[in-house]
Amino acid sequence: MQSWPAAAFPDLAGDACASPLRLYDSSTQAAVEVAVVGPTARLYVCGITPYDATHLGHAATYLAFDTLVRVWRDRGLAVDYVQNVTDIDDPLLERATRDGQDWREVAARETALFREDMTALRVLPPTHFVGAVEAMEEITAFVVGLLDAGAAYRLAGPHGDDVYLAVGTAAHFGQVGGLDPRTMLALSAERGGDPDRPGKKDPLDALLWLAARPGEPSWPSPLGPGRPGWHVECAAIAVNRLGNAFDVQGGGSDLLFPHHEMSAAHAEVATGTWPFARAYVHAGMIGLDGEKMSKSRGNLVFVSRLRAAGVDPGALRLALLSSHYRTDREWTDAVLLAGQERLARWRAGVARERGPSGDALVSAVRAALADDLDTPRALRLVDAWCEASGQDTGAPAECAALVDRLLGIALSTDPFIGPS
Ligand code: 5CA
Ligand code: ZN
Repeated sequence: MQSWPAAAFPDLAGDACASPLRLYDSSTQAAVEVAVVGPTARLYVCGITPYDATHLGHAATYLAFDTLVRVWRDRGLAVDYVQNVTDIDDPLLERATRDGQDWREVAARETALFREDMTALRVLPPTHFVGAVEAMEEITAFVVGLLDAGAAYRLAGPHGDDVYLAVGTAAHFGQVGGLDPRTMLALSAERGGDPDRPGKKDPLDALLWLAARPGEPSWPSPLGPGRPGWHVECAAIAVNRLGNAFDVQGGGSDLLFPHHEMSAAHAEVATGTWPFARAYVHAGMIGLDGEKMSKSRGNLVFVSRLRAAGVDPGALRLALLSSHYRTDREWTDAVLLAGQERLARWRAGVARERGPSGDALVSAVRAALADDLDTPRALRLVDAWCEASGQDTGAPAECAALVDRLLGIALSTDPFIGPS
């Protein structure tokens, strides 16, 4: 799929960050040092299901991983970044039926809106932006490989044979989420699994291929016409582009189980290697009025609506980055207002002729972000720099470049250099 245009990534003087990059890894439940081997970091982030894009929960999650991409690039690394689009799945079909629209139109329209929102928010684009539909052949080949390896089985259904992964064939199954079987069963039932389906060898076995249902889209395959399950989509797309043991698998915390557990299990069986990813990093949930913001609940605030209402995307970024990416947090008008006020203060700060040391600010912000992407601390450091006075005439430009490069916000009000 076509990705979106990249915002500028300005140069910044000074030494590279001396602190190792540490991220909280859900599988070990600890902050771990993420030491990239070689010149390229490899990242997979679970993308949208395009039927109601882009709400602030999506935006917060992609901003968290954008911060990671920026930190890696700041360290001189290239980033091989893969993001999928689940452009065929039950909820998308249900929405299209409800609205009397073609599911392809819904997916194309919402994906286009997502691209516009990501561009406006200056989120750096993935290297590979891959739709499930365009990856259909590789996903089917992946399922066939699992069947051939004896890790999957057919289960007769009303419309033909469906195919399931036998999770017991994955030696490390359960190690991504570290959850007990009862919790796994409960979450599986809640999040799209079918633990109660009769005939499954293990209630947690994951659907790999769904035989074509009447009136639903399907694709030809050696397994018969049908469409893939959700977890295998991300396993195939990731493994085929990043290989195994890539650096970070990311997404919101709602994906830890079953999605990331299952994708890792699929990949383990398909490649015969472990781990799938070296760290599993999860962003907290954005809520509204005490509930998780979600398409199914319908309590959504859309990036596009805020943009249309004249909200500066830089203020939106500051609002979402003002709390730590791992915390579940509420979206309120006050959070947005604080982001808008902060943006104004920062713009005034870099419009000064001089300020406190720019180099000190750069190294402090780099150290904050190296510490599990501590953006609240980074924001407070820039606040403090804007509030204090000093004699460094190069500092305002240095601060603006820092904020642009690492936090993705264009502060300059010079019409020739931004904000875009
Ligand atoms: N297509 C799948 C992933 S393969 C999916 O979960 N799509 S989604 O549209 O539901 O979510 C897209 C991304 O936004 C996922 O990483 C998800 O974890 C994250 N997300 C969804 N809701 C929220 C929320 N309220 N707060 C933070 N992140 C969220
Ligand atoms: Zn995914």
